[in-house]
Amino acid sequence: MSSLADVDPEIAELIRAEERRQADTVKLIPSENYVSRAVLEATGTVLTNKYSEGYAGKRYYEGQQVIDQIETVAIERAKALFGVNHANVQPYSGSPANLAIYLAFLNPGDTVMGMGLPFGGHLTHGWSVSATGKWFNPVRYGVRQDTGRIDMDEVRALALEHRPKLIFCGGTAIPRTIDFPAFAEIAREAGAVLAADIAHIAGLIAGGAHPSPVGHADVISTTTHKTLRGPRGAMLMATDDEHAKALNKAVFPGLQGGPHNHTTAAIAVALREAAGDDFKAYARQVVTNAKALAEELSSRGFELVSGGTDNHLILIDLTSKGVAGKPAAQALDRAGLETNYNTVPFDPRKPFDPSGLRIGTPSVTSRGMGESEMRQIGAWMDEVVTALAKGDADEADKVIARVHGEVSDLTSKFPAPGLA
Ligand code: DSN
Repeated sequence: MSSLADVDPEIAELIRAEERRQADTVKLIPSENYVSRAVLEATGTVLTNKYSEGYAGKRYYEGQQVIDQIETVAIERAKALFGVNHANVQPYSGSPANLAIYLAFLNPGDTVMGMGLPFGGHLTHGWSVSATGKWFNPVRYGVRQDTGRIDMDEVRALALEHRPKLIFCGGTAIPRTIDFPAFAEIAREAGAVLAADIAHIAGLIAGGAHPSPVGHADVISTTTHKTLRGPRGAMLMATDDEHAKALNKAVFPGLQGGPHNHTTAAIAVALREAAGDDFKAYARQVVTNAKALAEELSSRGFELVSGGTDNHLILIDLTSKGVAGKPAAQALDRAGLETNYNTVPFDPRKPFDPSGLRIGTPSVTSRGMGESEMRQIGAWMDEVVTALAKGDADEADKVIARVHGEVSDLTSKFPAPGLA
């Protein structure tokens, strides 16, 4: 940091402040994690200086002697880890990766079917404000109101009625296992390409803690920075040669220019880490921790969408607690517990002021926390939310200040990877 501190002390100090914030916070946002020092090191390298449009052995710039090797290593590691024949490690992030799937298999105006955003789908699965909802014809499925789970009968009926060219499964707020074989059967019946967006659960799949879409989905998209614990980036994977060719063409030259080579190297490092036995234990513990936290919250009267979790994520409907998601998330943040407010299925409130909170265990598990810490976190969440619901601001401030002190004691005992 010395040269950064010399050149730009303002930014250097802000980065240090963010390091301290991340170290001192119980990070419960389910799409975030702490990358290792090795991943951070690879990200901050001279690889950022190099342009490499094209693919290994077929680039549009000279000087690819090293970059070709780095990208090939990343691809081979992705193939081995997920058991696929093809991987593209160039998408800049999850949304561009998903856009590449559209470009590969659809024309503007074609029908795409995905989970509606308020039910846990992603913007790029055809939601109205996204280019994918404006330029394609979106059909949306949701969850059943009584179970909070995807209704596969509804998915089948919609698919057979609308005959989408592309079906997305996966999303951003799904606390339950995704039934890839059932989606694949429906996609086959409807004549659609099935895309599994595993951004949230890629690390669980790699670690054997969630079933894999390989052998079921035609194409797989994932970010690399959530449970997979790599740098911000994305990958597309396929088994079939023709699908892979179409995806490669869509990523470059269809959508992107030069790949971010420093990210590619860091993805390769993260994939190596994810292939180890430690990572398998990590993935299992993420799920064990999420179940422990869900149980604690349930026992304290929190209403959980679908009644609990199978993975890393818990979606809480705060309606019964008499507090909306946004003020709860803000109060929890002041107590050192970082969550995000989120729509819940059939939410009567607006997306910017919804009824729910979305939390998860990837980051706290990376710090080495276990079930007893999850129970403590559940208790703190209850104390803060209950104090807020009483409507006495001074009293709530006292509770928040006390909990924040206790949170600091806990975080000091569990150093965060990459920051320690
Ligand atoms: N922003 C991601 C998440 O938080 O789940 C999805 O793109």
